[in-house]
Amino acid sequence: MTIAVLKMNAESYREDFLNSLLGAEYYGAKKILRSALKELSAEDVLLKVVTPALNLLGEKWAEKEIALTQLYVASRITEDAISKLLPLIREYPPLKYKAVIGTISGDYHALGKDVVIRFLRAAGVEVKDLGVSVEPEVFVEKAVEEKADLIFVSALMLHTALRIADIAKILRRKKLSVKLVVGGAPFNFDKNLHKKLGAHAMVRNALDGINIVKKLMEGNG
Ligand code: B12
Repeated sequence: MTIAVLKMNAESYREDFLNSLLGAEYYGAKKILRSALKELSAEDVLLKVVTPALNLLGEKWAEKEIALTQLYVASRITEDAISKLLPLIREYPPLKYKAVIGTISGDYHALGKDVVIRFLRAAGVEVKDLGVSVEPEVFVEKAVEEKADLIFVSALMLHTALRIADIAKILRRKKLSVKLVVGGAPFNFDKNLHKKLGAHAMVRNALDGINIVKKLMEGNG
């Protein structure tokens, strides 16, 4: 019963937030999130309100219902909202692992990566942010340099996601046991894409990012 009520709330806030993004209403968006935070956790506001609203807007852009400039303005409003929400994420039982993270070369979609970083750090994972548009060789070099247990790669476009196969190839060639975890829109569209690219796992959202660390490193999750 409680879950159903929560869902309804998240859904209605998502709709309101989406409408404020469509209207480029910076202050309106802020107000909606302030209200949402009175009823939902920061994690729920991030993962059930803000992220899906922006992704829905991406669908509207793909359907040519809105212009790229509108998407751009919406993503700036969302970026601001995310930066206010991230410090509110709760701490999780610590996982003493090291990871490097970045978006794959050619991909400048940074928001998902930044959210994942905050969640992982809240769970005690030591994360080195390699930034955006990182070459496959650099992911591996930095992972070795940092003695990382995991490489996290964000790819939001299909053609950039395909480059992740190069990271997997280098890891195999060098016989490195670093775990390769991927996430972003193309993996949500095609559930088997990560396997085809040679990644160990794909993750749908930042919270699952924590669970996958447990699963891959400790065999549970
Ligand atoms: C916002 C956005 C933009 C913004 C980016 C702003 C920024 N600073 O990042 C702007 C307007 C600049 C932009 C530009 C472009 N975009 Co764009 N964009 C989006 C949109 C709508 C939302 C992405 C986003 O930030 N979501 C919010 C974040 C918080 O969520 P997220 O990224 O999904 O991340 C969560 C999970 O996926 C997961 N996750 C993500 N990565 C990882 C990694 C790991 C390791 C883990 C564990 C988890 C994880 O955890 C995150 C938190 O829960 C998507 C739609 C979509 N469905 O993704 C399109 C989308 C990705 N864009 C698209 C396109 C085509 C473009 C452009 C080419 C448009 C153009 N013609 O210029 C350019 C490309 C720029 C480039 N070279 O990178 C297409 C890609 C389609 C494809 N080819 O595959 C999409 C899918 C839109 C669509 N439906 O067609 N974009």
